[in-house]
Amino acid sequence: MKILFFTDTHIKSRNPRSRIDDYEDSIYKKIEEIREISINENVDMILHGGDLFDKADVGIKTASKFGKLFQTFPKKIHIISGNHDIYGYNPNSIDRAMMGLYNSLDVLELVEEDNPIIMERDGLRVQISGQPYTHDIDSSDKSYYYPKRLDNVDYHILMIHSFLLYKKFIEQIEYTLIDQIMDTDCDIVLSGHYHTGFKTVKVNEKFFANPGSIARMTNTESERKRIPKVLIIELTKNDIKIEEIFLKSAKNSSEIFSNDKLNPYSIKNKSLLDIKERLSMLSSNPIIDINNNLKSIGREMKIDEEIIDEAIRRIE
Ligand SMILES: [Mn+2]
Repeated sequence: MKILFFTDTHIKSRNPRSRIDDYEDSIYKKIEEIREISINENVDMILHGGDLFDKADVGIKTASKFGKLFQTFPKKIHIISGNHDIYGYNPNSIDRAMMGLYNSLDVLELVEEDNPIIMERDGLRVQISGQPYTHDIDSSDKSYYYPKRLDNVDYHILMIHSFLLYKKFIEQIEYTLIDQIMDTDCDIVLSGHYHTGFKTVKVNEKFFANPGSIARMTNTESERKRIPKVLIIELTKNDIKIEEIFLKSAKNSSEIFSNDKLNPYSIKNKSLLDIKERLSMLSSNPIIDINNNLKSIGREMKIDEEIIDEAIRRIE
């Protein structure tokens, strides 16, 4: 059985500030290429790890154009919602979001929490569990990484939109290390959310993979070096193989980022402390309001919008 996995497409009509090409058109071409790969590889299933859209209420014109493209895929895409696909970090808002509309019109199919799908092919029974993003997904309770394995399945794959990493990250952000969830009874854990992605890790015959976002949204050194890719997972009775396919339609970083655009990391330490102080003074729910708060603090402090966008992206 062959499965294609890709994630974090961040479809939107407006260009991210750091991009100098036509972002929407670039994403469209990449998704077209992913359709061709799924045809050429003759995949049995296509999975998407969430953040299909950059925001829950993406424009109708854009949604309609991409919806038509998804309908020409050889297999319906099975997807989980990411934090950008929903309102206020609440997965229950999906019905009001564009992704909910896609789901109800059968453009794609949501894999819901506690409602895994079973795929049978080539004498194999494969369970796909889906865990959409939720605000406490990477809290100290790691139960989101432990969906129940059904009886009589040959393989169990978990698709999760969370901050899964292989090495320590900055303290202020909640994340999960592969080490912490190694005893999950999933054979493969596929994550999105962390746009940089990581090299597939194999421990005790279990695989942990995140190919990274197919979109490059910020002009940073690591994003300049990164080539967007998808994963092809091949399951046989005795073996799991995961291979990377780099997208040929992905342009050179010099074609999508300007050389002289401000580096989002150039913000000074003092400004960071100022922002932290101002955020800690806010009495309302800082998680729900953080985007607006950061935006208004940014305007007040005359910080470039791109830096604030990057900060929001990282908090999310
Ligand atoms: Mn994302």
